[in-house]
Amino acid sequence: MAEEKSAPGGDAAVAQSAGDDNYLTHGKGILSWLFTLDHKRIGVMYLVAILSSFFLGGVFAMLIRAELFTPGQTIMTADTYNKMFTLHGAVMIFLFIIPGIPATLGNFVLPLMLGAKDVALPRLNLASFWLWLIGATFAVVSIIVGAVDTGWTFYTPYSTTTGTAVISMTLGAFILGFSSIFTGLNFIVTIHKMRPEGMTWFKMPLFLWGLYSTAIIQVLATPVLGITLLLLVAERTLGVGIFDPALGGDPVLYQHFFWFYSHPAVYIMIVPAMGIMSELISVFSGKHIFGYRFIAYSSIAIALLSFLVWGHHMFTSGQSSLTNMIFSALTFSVAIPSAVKVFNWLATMYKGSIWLAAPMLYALSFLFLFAIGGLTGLFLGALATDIHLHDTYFVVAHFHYVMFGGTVIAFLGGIHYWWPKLFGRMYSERWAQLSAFLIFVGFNLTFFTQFVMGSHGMPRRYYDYLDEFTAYHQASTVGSGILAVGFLIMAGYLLHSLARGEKAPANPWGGATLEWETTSPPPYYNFAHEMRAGDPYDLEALEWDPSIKGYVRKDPSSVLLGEEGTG
Ligand code: HEM
Ligand SMILES: [Cu+2]
Repeated sequence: MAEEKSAPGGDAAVAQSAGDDNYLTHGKGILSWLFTLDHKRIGVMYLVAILSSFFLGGVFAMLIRAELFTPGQTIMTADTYNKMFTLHGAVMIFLFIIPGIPATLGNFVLPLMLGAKDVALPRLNLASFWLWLIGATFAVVSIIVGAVDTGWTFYTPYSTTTGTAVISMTLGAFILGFSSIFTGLNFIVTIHKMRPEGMTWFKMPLFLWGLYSTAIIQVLATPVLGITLLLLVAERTLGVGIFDPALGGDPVLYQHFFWFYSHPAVYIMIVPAMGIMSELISVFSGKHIFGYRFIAYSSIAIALLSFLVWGHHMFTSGQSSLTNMIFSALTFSVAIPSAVKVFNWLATMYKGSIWLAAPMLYALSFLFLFAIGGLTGLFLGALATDIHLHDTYFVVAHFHYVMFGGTVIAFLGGIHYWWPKLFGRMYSERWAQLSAFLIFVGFNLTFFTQFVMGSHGMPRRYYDYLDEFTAYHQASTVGSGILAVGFLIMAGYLLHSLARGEKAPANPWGGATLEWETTSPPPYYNFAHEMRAGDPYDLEALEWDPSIKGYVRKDPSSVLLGEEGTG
């Protein structure tokens, strides 16, 4: 092991003396990135790739909103509109939000939180990234050769008969599925095998519980999507009758298969976001997390329950009323572990000294928006109201509150929290607050109006509408413009920070998890010393050091293996 018996502050000195060698400077040229086995570089490459996908999906969203600014044709034909919402949905789901948090922040932070050098299977990690690139290429090729107009759900029999590029798009989703499975597998192995001394299961940071629960879903559910999409391709190319009634198949079977994956997939999106929330709420309230075990168990509970509720997408597809009632009841049960988390976060904040820095602004936004998203889900899970709301804008508003108001907002919180660790630079707090504010306001204007139109009967996936909906649609489109400005400002100050930002200390926020014990950015080998873990939420163990504008451990030896800690 390293000769230097360095305390965390000492790590910084070591890195400085080694000519500022960190993971970003260790190895030059594009190939040293594309073929790296370093989890941190893979995380950064994923971040670039996934944020680019978010941008592409966002462009489609803006085009959808522009078309809906007036009734009738505004900027595109009805057929083009069908392609726009399909591409928006498919890009946002398969390229952006499913890999999202685990592939970017998960890859970067997981080994650091374990005090480890890397994930357990670095080559598989790189393979996941390459599979993502290949899957994304298939998706982009399908966009270029004529797009897809089925909706991101690829429902049969339309998807086996339409003339658009369904095969290349579904093959893209199939390949992306393997990328997701491999990431999940890697995280499961890493968490089982590489926890440091002192980190029992219930001393593990809650972000890791989130990633672990997510990984279980990724590994168990994704193969079902893969097989389903292959069956779809088989029916389309070979005419085997599986889903198309004209060939003796059953289209409702497709819906069962699809939602058996895609409902759990919703939790692939939200559970890691909840993990980020637990870190942010504790650190920025300056308090130990409340109800640690309940939060940890509820992640696992959500992961398991998520497999039992898929039928709530099919209440109007002709299921028996007994089946509907069972799925409705099971759907309500998922509310319990979700609410357990929310109450524990609130209890953590209670009487805390709340620091309203950018990451915490996102955490508070999440609480508000996710609550609306979750509670409106209950109206959709109740049989009587779902008949009325099914396939209206109420559904569109609901899932945007969950996926955007929940996952994306927590993702942004996580990016702002770990940004100094990722790149060793601070961003402008003032601009960050402005952008968080614009995103919050723009988001609500865009999507709250959709609850209202939906409950008044505005159907989803229509490019035209009755005059009575004009005001709502126009407010929604204006909201999406505010959102776009918020994101452009964010891109501006984050890029600016890379070039000109103040140098970040090792621990700018006072987090007690191990990633804050190494320098920002971390050296190639992560830690100069073998680490030992304590309570990840013992914030009392740290104190502010004005000379470095960051936090330091009162007793640095308490996290170093082989040194007698006193703390
Ligand atoms: C995280 C970001 C987002 C995700 C994951 C997401 C996801 C989706 C999905 C899955 C659909 C359904 C597509 C379909 O019905 O086949 C959809 C539709 C839609 N999204 Fe988003 N979206 C996101 C952001 C946005 C933003 C920023 C806007 C507006 C600026 C937006 C506006 C819309 C609209 C207008 C529809 C069409 C609804 C319809 O006609 O059925 N989305 N989105
Ligand atoms: Cu569902």
